[in-house]
Amino acid sequence: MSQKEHGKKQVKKAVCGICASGCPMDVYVEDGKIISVEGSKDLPGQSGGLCAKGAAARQYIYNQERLLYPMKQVGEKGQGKFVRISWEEAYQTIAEKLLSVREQYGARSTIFYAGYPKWYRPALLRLANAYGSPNYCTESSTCFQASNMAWKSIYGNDICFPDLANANTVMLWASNLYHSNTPMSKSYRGMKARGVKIIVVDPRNTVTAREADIHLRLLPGTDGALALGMAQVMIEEDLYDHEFVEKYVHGFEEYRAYVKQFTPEYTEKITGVPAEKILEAARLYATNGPAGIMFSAATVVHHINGVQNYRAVHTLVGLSGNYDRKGGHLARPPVSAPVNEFGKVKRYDGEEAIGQKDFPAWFALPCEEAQCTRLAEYILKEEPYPLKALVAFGMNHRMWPKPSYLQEALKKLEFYVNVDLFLSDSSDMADIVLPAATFFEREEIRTMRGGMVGLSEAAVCPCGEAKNDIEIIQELARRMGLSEPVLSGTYEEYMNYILKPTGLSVEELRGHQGGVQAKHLVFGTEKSYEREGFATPTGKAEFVSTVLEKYKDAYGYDGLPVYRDFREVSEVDRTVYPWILNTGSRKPQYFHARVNRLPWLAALEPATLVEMHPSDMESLQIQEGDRVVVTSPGGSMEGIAAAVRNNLPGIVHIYHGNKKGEANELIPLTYLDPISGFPGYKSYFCNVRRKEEEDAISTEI
Ligand SMILES: Nc1nc2c(c(=O)[nH]1)N[C@H]1C(S)=C(S)[C@@H](COP(=O)(O)OP(=O)(O)OC[C@H]3O[C@@H](n4cnc5c(=O)[nH]c(N)nc54)[C@H](O)[C@@H]3O)O[C@H]1N2
Ligand SMILES: Nc1nc2c(c(=O)[nH]1)N[C@H]1C(S)=C(S)[C@@H](COP(=O)(O)OP(=O)(O)OC[C@H]3O[C@@H](n4cnc5c(=O)[nH]c(N)nc54)[C@H](O)[C@@H]3O)O[C@H]1N2
Ligand code: SF4
Ligand SMILES: [Mo]
Repeated sequence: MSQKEHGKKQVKKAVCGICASGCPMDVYVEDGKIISVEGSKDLPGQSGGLCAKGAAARQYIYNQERLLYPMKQVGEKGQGKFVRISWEEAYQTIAEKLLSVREQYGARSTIFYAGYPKWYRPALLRLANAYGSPNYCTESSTCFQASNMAWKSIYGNDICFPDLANANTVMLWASNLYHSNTPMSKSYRGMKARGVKIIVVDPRNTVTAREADIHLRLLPGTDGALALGMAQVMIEEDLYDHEFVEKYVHGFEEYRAYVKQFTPEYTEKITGVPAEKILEAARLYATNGPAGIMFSAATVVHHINGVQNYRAVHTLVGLSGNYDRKGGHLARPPVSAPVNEFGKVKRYDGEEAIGQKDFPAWFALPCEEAQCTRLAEYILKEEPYPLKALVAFGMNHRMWPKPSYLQEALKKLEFYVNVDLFLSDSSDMADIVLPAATFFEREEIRTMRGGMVGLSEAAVCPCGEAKNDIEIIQELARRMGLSEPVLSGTYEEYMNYILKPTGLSVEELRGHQGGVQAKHLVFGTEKSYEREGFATPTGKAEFVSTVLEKYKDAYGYDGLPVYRDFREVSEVDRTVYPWILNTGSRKPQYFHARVNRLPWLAALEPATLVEMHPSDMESLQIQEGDRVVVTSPGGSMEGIAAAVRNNLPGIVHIYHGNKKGEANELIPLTYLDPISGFPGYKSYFCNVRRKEEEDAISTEI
């Protein structure tokens, strides 16, 4: 803290970075310390609300697990015995280690990994490229990318979100805004007030679903069948866009022939959604346009048929004539600010990357990162070649199937550095840990709607010796002598590079919480495909994907969005594991494993909740609050039983990422979508027993 700040009270204008919703925040600072936070009311459309996580944000920065200094492991890996070292020693050791790994095993032996945070990813990708490794990968190996590849396989571009402001009908397909995107729940209420018709596709009777005009309560993982069922109605009743289909769709006849079998009655049998509701929803969606589908980043693809299920959903956009249409899905926003970096840095692909043999379509579609869901096996089995070092910014082993196995693999690495806000158990296997700055302690460029660009203000100086991730990346590049001009300057120079095409500088953004309009703007227009076609091999919207078809013989991928039912494909003995397991439906107060360590939020759930319908609990003679053991063919975990009437009977819901009982231990390593590599987190099988009962059985055995 500088002399000047002493004794001063200030209100700083930050953007909450606990999740990606980016709520503007007023941060009250006294003597260089944050004393409280509030939602900011200064911005148009902001009412000053924060969710439970945001309201507890002081405990995020001032947390007993906060990492304050660089540290090195002095015990055996896994013991988590760390001692403080200087930044100088940390940088020097990391640079020497990474250069020697490159020298001895080749650059590809080092993996560069980013967890959920997005803001430093382009810089990390640049670091990986300059080092020469094809193995830049992120948490997107279990999030968003599979949804995006499903879309891209049809329309050739990145997923186009719905134009909610101009839609007459909105279908929220696996999207529970009240929990997963709290600020958006306000626009949801606005849509309701405007008389927009709402269809919700969700197994649970959520707050979002309760307010819908039609709620399609399907069984998890059956989304593909439901979408094909809706397409069947739209084609059978001639409610589709003939012009779009005839001129711009590749494979329509094959698609039409395939969906024919998905009559409302047949679809009801698979999905559990009553036939008349399927008819009603298909008619409303097709006739009350423009209509948009509010997607989920991950939920529809957390299944072993995830990509094909989502392809089936995405075809509805073209079929109904809502592709690149106002009120439907615009291919480009009407106006945006042209910034550097995001989506513009290409991955070095001179060599085979991890995941490339297993999931070739991921790379063919293409995606600018490697596929790392099977990282643990790649390390342990030296597939496709020895992997020796890991440079991680936010590695959280709990997010992957069988986290304990991933820990074993991380232990085997010759060198592992983890940069994080907290000293989590994911760092137990690290050689060095580096303290990252929170959003309170750094500035960050944010693009906003309408071509506006903003800056999240740094509210306080970093705690301890924490540094922002990009500064760390820049220094690592320098120490290794890598030639990468964009990383060579200061953090401010890097931010100015991001801003360059907008004609603005960081200095011009300071003090303007509402953002500043870019001097140069990019304008989008509707129906771009009439002029440009689609960026697919056929130049058309591919209802039959020619990219996927290429892998038919070697990998069994279908060009059509075929439906495969997880209950038939997986060979699990249902007499032993009778319940369907759905892990990770978002809770407003938690964010993966990130905020469990905040005392206010941790107190809300003393143990991992195993949520079941009261009728199922009754049949198992389980009372609410009983300690239970959940088993699956993949593993087991413990929690306490919670009765949730809003869940469908037969389905067990558990949130992941909790040390007190880890749901991801139940998911086997091999339970993956063969196209994307995404784990089947949301449609697996399990058994639940009271702990005493399970202990008695184990003792008998
Ligand atoms: N069973 C099950 N598993 C799931 C899911 C599910 O639904 N069910 N969802 C999947 C999905 S969609 C996702 S996105 C993943 C999320 O998985 P992760 O991205 O691994 O999850 P997080 O815990 O949010 O963040 C990772 C780490 O980043 C650190 N971190 C936060 N901010 C910063 C920062 O600014 N700098 C640095 N260096 N570190 C930071 C956090 O402290 C944390 O340790 O989980 C996946 N796993
Ligand atoms: N509070 C909070 N917010 C978050 C996160 C968080 O951890 N906490 N994580 C962020 C991340 S990384 C992501 S990817 C997004 C996810 O955002 P969402 O997809 O909106 O979140 P979910 O709660 O996973 O899923 C939404 C709804 O889908 C339903 N559902 C579950 N399985 C299925 C299925 O098979 N089919 C259908 N149709 N519906 C299903 C669930 O009941 C749930 O109500 O949320 C983000 N926002
Ligand atoms: S929704 Fe909550 S955690 Fe996410 S940015 Fe807003 S206040 Fe922060
Ligand atoms: Mo995600």
